[in-house]
Amino acid sequence: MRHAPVAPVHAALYYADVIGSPLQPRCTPTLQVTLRRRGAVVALESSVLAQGLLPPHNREAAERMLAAVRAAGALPAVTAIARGVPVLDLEGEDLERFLRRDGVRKVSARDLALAMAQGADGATTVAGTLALCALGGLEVFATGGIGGVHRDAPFDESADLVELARTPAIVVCAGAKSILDLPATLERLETLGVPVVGYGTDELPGFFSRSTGLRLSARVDAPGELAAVWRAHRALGRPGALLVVQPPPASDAVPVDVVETATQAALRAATAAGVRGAAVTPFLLAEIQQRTDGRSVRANLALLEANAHLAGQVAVALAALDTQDTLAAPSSA
Ligand code: PSU
Ligand code: MN
Repeated sequence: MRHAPVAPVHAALYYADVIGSPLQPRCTPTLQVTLRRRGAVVALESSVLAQGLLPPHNREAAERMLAAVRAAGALPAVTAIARGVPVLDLEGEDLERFLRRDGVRKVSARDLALAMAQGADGATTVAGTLALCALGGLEVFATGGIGGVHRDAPFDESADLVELARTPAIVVCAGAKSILDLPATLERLETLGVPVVGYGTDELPGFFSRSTGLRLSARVDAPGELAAVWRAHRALGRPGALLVVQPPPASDAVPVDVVETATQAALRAATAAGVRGAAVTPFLLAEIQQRTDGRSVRANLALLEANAHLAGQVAVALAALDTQDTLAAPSSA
């Protein structure tokens, strides 16, 4: 029987669905080889580039994050849906389109299939990126701030939380965004069974600011320690993520009262403008950027870079553990 020619994305779907083999996301040969060898790789989300930061800051964010992962000795991989195709390491003209932000939609977990079937450009949030990490076998992921429980809009809770509960990955961030209800977000993470580990801190960082006063149940101070915790987590068969929270670098952090004043004003503006749903987070971030005179942007760029670097170090530590174990495995006599 003859089949009509199909577009590449549809052919991939055909093989995945009808033949029953899992869909292979697109990636460069370098990444493919590194993943096969279980080398050090760090996933980066694309929504922070296409929705979270405005040009030219989004380009600076991309450059600094990619360089930081490489400086740690790992390979960076910016995930996205590019013209309907799930991609693990967006680059070249594809990446440029996302930095220009023209017609790039925000893609959370629920939006992935739609973006694929419609051949759209989709920038993945933490939730969307986690789904692609699971598909591609990426274990370490760096971002700025995760989504969480919102303050005022009733029932608005980011899908990031539930995806963190069911996707195995080490996620390095600076906490949840300051626009959220942080105590409620921490409670939800506890309920969902997601370990939240402070890196060099005993309290939850406040994203733009270093401190929130919210105590964490765990702290580590070295990348190797995180790799060991991750191994134990996986050995237990835990299904979800390990959330690592690192305060923004002191040199660029914004005092908590400055952030809070800007946040309150941003929330009032959002209510007045009737902003709803997926548009809420990008709207609030843009408002705070304006109201802090760019200080929030400097903090955002610095923490993205620091998180990418730490994630790179963790990925390298994990790859080293894998190698040790392979060498130490008892051979059948
Ligand atoms: N934090 C930022 N910038 C961002 C985001 C978080 O500093 O752009 C994005 C992330 O992609 C996060 C998403 O996963 O916002 C959460 O959106 P929502 O609340 O609609 O789930
Ligand atoms: Mn929401």
